Amino acid sequence: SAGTGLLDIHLTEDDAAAALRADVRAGLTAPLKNLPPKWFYDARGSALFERITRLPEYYPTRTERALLIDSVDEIAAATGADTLVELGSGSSEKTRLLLDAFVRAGTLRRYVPQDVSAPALRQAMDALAADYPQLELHGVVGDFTAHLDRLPLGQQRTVAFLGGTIGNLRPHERRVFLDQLRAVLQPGEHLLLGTGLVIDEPTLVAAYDDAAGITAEFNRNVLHVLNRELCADFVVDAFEHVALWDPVDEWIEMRLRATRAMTVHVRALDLVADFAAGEEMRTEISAKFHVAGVRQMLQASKFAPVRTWTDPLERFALTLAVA
Ligand code: AVJ
Repeated sequence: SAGTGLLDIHLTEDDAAAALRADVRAGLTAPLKNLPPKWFYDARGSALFERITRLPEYYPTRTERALLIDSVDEIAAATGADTLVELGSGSSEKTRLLLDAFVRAGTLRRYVPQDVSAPALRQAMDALAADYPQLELHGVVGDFTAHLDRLPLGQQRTVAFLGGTIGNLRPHERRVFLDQLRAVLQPGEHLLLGTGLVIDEPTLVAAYDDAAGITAEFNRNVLHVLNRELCADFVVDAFEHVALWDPVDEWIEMRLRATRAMTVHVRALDLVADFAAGEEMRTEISAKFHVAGVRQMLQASKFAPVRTWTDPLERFALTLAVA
């Protein structure tokens, strides 16, 4: 398709390739090996994530959707948004709930989805264009931690950052991110933030270590990405999926554990990485929060919390805040 709507590219394929190389070099030479979670999401990784969202153990997506269903009309009324910006929009599935409510409220003119993947964005925008012909679509290809200053202006913007993705950031990175977002918003504009909450450990761990093994495949997928993009020779099946709860930092940590000693070559980086038998490489943190902690975190970055919605089991929170 020729595509509908404007697409700003703030992150070219060359930029992404350079970022991947830098991340992999740093991560594989660190004393505790690590890879950032954003490299999970090639086409296969995005499809695996979509499957994760439908797993019985993975409650965040369906819980957040239920919260949105209960809150969207109030959010639309409270914000009066003419522009909805969605950070890390992915397939923009939950977006439709918000768009429908904002359209019902009669204020919305424009939707600005932002994502690191241009093809995913183009596809989501084409689907939305067919269903929301009255809406101006303005996609932004970029990294939500790096390109906030390039978001288009609006009269009255609401920025949605859903799914609990803020939990992929460490506390300091969250602070920097929220400070930067606050700095680009005008007073009176809004942030809608989804956060997973701290709950019992078995439920949390099961959500990241499902019985069908889809999350394990998703985790290992980053090794396929490195093999393809950087001519690496990871034996993917020689790594096992680990998901554990860190009660001090209050985050889930995903790791890949080498089941035997291995030497991995990353040809595009001219890099050799040795793995000891049992060595673990961290691939994701997914922090969980307390309702009061979310509000404090927002206030520290000069957002005023307006309202928080939680499900009856208090597994997930949706917080509306004003700049
Ligand atoms: C997309 C970052 C919100 O942390 O729960 C799902 C990613 N990782 N299963 C999350 C994920 C493993 C997800 N986020």
